[in-house]
Amino acid sequence: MSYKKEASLSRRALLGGTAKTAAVAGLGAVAVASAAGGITAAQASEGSKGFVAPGELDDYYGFWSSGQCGELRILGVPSMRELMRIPVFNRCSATGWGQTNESKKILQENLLPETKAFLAAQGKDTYDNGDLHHPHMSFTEGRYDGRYLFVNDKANTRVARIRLDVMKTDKIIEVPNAHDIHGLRPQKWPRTGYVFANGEHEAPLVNDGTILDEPDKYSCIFTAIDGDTMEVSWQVIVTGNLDNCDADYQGKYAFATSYNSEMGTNLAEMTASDMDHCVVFNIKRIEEGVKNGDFQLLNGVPVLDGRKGSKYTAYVPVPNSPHGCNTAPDKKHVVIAGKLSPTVTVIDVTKLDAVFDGAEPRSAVVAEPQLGLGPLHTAFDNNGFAYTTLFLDSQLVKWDVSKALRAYNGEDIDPIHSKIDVAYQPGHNHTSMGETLDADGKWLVSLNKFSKDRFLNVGPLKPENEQLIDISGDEMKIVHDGPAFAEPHDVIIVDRSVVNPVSIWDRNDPMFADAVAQAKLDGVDLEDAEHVIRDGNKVRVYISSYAPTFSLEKFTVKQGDEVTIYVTNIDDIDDLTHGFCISNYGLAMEVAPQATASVTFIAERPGVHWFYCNWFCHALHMEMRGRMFVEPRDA
Ligand code: RUQ
Ligand code: CUA
Repeated sequence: MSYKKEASLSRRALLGGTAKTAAVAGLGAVAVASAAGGITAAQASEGSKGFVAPGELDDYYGFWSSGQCGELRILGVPSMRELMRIPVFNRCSATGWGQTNESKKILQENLLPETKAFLAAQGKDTYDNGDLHHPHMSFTEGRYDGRYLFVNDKANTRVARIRLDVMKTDKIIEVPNAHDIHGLRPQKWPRTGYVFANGEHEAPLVNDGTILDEPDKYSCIFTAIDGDTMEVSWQVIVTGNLDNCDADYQGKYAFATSYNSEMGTNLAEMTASDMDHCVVFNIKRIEEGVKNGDFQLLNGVPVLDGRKGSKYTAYVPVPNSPHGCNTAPDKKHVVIAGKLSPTVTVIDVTKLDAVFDGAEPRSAVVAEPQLGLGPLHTAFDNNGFAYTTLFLDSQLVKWDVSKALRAYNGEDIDPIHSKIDVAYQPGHNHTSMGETLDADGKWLVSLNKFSKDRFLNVGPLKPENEQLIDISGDEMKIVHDGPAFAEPHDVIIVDRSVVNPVSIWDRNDPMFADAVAQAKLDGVDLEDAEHVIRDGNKVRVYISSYAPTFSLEKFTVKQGDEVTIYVTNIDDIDDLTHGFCISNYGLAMEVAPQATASVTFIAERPGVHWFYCNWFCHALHMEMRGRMFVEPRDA
């Protein structure tokens, strides 16, 4: 009898008691209200706006970056419950990300040759860290289309793509020629299309050591990546550095803020001039330039010269050290936050054609309201209001874009609607669907860099604090505080109807296509596998898992063998994930329903080693284990 049939009998006999029953009605809510420093905040309590009862689903997926942790997190909004973590640039002990062959391929395959050589000298095959700031979804005609999320790695100049059908990273590329990708935004129109990525730090274009302390020879690079193939389409050299970016709703322009137009290398130099700029990229002209060969080819990428005076770019002067760059859902306005200036600068995208035809760049500026100290990022609702974080004031300011335009035209009118204290020092904020044409004006999340006294003291390193704000009424109301580990840098809040992940892997999924191909060569049916195949000193072990058993109770290899274990989870039940861990071999991975995962190691430690399922799957989960025998080399 095959393993599959045997296992199916045992499962029927044993699984009965683990069926899920949902009986959570009537559970009371924990309501806590507290006040600190004049801020009234509360855990969303029963009956209040942000309350989601146990067993109820959230209205929105919140996709959270994690800064230095290098992963992506999914929270439900408005409950702010953390739903999932998706490893990207980090290592994950739970899922085996960075350890399985499937994840290692993604982490390694698109590193530049010189990076691979550098890492090899450290005894590594990829980077261990990342700094993930900006998650953004793919667009089709100005709306989220639920295909992908794109994220940046500021630490090691990479851009990654996450598949939203399975919620896993499927591509990571290192961006050549640029340094330290910071701002990242997908093209909104007609679709993504391009993913725009800002190289933040200026450096010699060919950074091989021939130029060192000669900052006037450094440059910054703006990159357009093809979101479908994850290959770099083109790059543009700019004057000044690049911070954040966004794209328009016309498909004509992309924008990037530059906080160091001086190209200084220390704080005094970087903040010396009163005006920096927003760089506008003319996508059509750049594409023509690529077609006409007006570029240098560097690392296989066409690099165009877009420095001041170029036909590919326009430099719109904006006050000192701008940071955030946010396109409004009115399809017309881009808001550049001042950071060191108490103002934001509003650019009208319909005035940019004229600028590219020779009009003075500031002629595209249509408002510059003074909002408060330290404006960093702006979000939008569907009623013409903008919400800007004020880092130094620890506030959010709600302001009326059309009033700001009128004030700029000389009318005596205050565009500020109201302000609310947040705790403390907000960086990014984001409204529900606010970076799309479907902005709905319901929720705003403020990502605050400091939590200080808001939570129990956990030592010198404190969590950050993200606050959920109800913006559906006239006044903003904080309804939830959520402490978070480093560093929820940015977030998008996506209506749940846009995101439709599967519950079970497709056996034909490209994620484990290499394993499927190898099994075919070895004549193994992965779904009914109990094979140990020796190929010189390489051994391939094929195991199927079916709660609560592995198809192999034991297998034998020799000390020094290169062993690859392929585990296929043949359960096809929602939420029935198995794990595979070999104790004292430093190996563990997750295998979700209908997935195959594999891991390769040198069996250098002789003896009896238990392998076991490390993801709780069944009443007899503890019994889901077997033995690996490693014969000593001289036996
Ligand atoms: S930037 S706190 Cu990395 Cu998003 Cu503004
Ligand atoms: Cu299988 Cu736990």
